[in-house]
Amino acid sequence: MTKSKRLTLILADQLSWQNPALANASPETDELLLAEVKAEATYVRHNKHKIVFLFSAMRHFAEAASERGFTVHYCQYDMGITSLLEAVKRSLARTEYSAVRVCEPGEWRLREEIAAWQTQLDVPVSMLEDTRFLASHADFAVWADSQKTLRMEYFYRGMRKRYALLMEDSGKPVGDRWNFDADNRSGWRNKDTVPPRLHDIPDTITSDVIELVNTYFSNHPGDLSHFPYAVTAKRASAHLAHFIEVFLPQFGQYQDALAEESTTLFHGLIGLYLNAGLLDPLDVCQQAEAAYKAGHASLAATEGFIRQILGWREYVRGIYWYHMPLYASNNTWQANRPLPAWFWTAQTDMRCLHKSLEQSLNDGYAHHIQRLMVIGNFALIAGLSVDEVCAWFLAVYVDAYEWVELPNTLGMALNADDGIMASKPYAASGKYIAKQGNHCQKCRFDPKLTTGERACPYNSLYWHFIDRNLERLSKNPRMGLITGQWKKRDSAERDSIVSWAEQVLASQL
Ligand code: DLZ
Repeated sequence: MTKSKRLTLILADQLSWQNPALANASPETDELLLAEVKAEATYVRHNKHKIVFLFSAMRHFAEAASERGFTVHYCQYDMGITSLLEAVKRSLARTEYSAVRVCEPGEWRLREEIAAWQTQLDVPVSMLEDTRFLASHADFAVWADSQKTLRMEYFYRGMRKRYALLMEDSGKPVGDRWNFDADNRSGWRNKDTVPPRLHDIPDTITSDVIELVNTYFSNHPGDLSHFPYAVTAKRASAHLAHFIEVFLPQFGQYQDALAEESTTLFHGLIGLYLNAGLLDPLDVCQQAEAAYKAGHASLAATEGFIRQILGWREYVRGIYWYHMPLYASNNTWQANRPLPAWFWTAQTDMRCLHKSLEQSLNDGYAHHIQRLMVIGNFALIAGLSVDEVCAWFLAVYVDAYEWVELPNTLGMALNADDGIMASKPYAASGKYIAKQGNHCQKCRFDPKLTTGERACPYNSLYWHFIDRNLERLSKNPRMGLITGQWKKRDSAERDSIVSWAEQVLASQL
């Protein structure tokens, strides 16, 4: 009698042969299942680019798996399958399998759901730990349990040592410093030109998916008149190579810059590939290190880039799983103001916000400083609802899954996690935005003014944030200078700024 095979489910963000559910799979022992389903595609209003990217990457991955000899069951969206469980049940009704296997999902919500499948299915269900990250849940927990506060910098140093990246044999960091952040903060002064990006031309599979997404997801954000992203591991590697060759040397310098002329500046644009499994994080770091060793990129640029992947990305994932599910309900500053409707249209006169929102909605992409200091900072100082802002970030970006989005938004941008991630809020006025780039030159508001029709709204809102949270902020030693400055101001001046900010909130939001 032939023994029945296992049914191995591959989720859309697990498209890697390092996926633990595939690591010991073979065409003789496993059949694969990939499913485009309504529940995953609509639990937030995902950007059309994100859906096209994932569905097309799934279809390409399924094709590659078939070429390796696997029997692949593929549910296309127009089959009307509502959930992953329904897709699994459908396969089980048709064929006898000995087990169902899946790599653990990257979101708490779905992990809870899959953990409950066993009660509904007659075959054993196993969920395997996701080994595609450089720090396991246990690694992070051991580190976190040994720390008083969970600061990324110390986690990152441990990871540098563990993976011997940018390390001397003596155990010291290359260049005798762990962090070159101070060298990586230039504003944009129109001195450089940003080279063109690699744009992939959609093939037949991607073109079919674009049509499908335009039909079924017409009310989601996203402009599919162009779709530039890679959808296979091979093409994602080509995008990485292009980034290292052309952009990495200036990545560090312009990491915190904002530019009218460029939506992407010198950033990596590889988060979507890493997070869906098309690129491997250690390989990416090692390729960047090799570029430094070959003299192609400076230490500051390379260290800054490696820190994002080896440090920040692993750290936020660690924070997510270490603190969920309670993490999602934090709201330190009691921020509950409804998200303005223009977050979904980009129709605001604040030029930096308009530009950042517009490209986020249209392309599913904004770079780090647009997300943190333009959109996130505005949400923080305006007191926008933490839940609504987090749902917006999760929906809009092509690289967003809750494990990465929630700590970055709730923790880092909104500082709503009771100081777990950052020891002070990243609140800033319009002066910071003016310093980092050239949006203000085209804006009808003036970053030098705090009150009045021409004043940059970020300025009065910044002080409104300080004023309404003065008691808590005064207890934070890193905020002492600012709160002290505010308290020293003449009370009539304080009142006028606060009342102008109230007017801004009433008129803009
Ligand atoms: C984000 C997403 C979307 C839009 N669609 C699907 C889908 O149809 N099928 C699937 O397997 N996964 C999808 N995903 C990714 C899942 O939502 C993701 O695996 C979880 O959010 C956990 O990270």
